[in-house]
Amino acid sequence: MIQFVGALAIVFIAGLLILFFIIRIFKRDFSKGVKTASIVAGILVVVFMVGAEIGLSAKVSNAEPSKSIPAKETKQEKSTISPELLASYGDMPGVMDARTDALTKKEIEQQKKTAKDMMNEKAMAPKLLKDGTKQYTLTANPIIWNLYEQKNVNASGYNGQTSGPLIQVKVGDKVRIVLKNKLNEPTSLRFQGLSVPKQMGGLPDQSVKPGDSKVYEFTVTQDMVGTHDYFSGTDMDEQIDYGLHGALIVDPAKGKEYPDADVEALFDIGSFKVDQKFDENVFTLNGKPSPNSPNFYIKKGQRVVVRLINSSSENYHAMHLHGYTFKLISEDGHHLKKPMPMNVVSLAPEETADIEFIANAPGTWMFHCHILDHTINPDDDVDAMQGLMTNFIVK
Ligand SMILES: [Cu+2]
Repeated sequence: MIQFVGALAIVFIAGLLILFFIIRIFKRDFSKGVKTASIVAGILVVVFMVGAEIGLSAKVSNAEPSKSIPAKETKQEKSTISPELLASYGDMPGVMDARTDALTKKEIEQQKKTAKDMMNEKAMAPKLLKDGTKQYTLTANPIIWNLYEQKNVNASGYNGQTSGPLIQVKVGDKVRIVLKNKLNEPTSLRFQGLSVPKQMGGLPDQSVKPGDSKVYEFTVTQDMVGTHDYFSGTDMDEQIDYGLHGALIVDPAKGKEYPDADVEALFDIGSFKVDQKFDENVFTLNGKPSPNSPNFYIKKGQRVVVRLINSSSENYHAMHLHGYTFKLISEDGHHLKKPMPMNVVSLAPEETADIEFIANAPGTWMFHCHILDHTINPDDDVDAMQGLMTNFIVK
């Protein structure tokens, strides 16, 4: 429109100039001069108007079809692909929604139980081989995972769950972990904080193709004692946030790492990117955001140790417990010589921290991330404390 008005103004000025020029030629016959000039100016106006109109419409027709029409076609094309397949696409951010009725109530309860079992440090039973090796099989597979009400997603897990099953071993154990890849893309395992052989480094070229499997073997040494984790070492940013991470606890050869603890809890903090957002926007404890995260029940007076793992691939977490000052006793599996009293413990991605406190104050105490948008699920109507939150209930 602006170009059109501009062209008109130019035509008008040109017309005036021509008019004066012609008047000068027909000095003695003024009315004849005006008449001729008007005809010429009129023709020019019509020619310019038609020209401008053609030019504008050509511009519009050049710009539109190449952008907007194929975009619509692409959208339609994508919606016809199954969500399961779409979830495996590297260029799509995060996990795709699954149908809200894709899981039965029983299946959802079973998923919540895996989160609770993990909190209570119920470890996966190994298969004992003839030479005493402990063999654990982790099958990476697509799963439909319930996050919160009306939110089922096409995620990935190990043995049907995220976080993956807890692996608990002790110093001296010969460990054999078999990774079976039932995903539609290559994957691999990486073990954080363990001095494993170089072929277990989890480089992308050591990835396991879909349908294949790979064996990871190592002997547990004293320096490995502590809270650790395992996760996908392939396309990590995407695959870890699809759910491919789990916990690994190493105990001493005899007894427990924390013999004085009356009760222990384990929380593997995870994240998902839902609703095709490029940033992590759902945060979980053992795979479940509040209100589905497991509550931790403690008896008054108990000495409590909580093992924390940050398995978010992109976010720090600042975990805080109401009502208590706790002590940081171990970081990344290394015990602190002098435990550090604190109210907020920060964890970088893939960092672990163990904290301790004596449960001398009865009550229901929130344990949550203090980066407060991590305590909101995307579908929350109100600013409720959900997401990366649970309750420590001391009675
Ligand atoms: Cu956080």
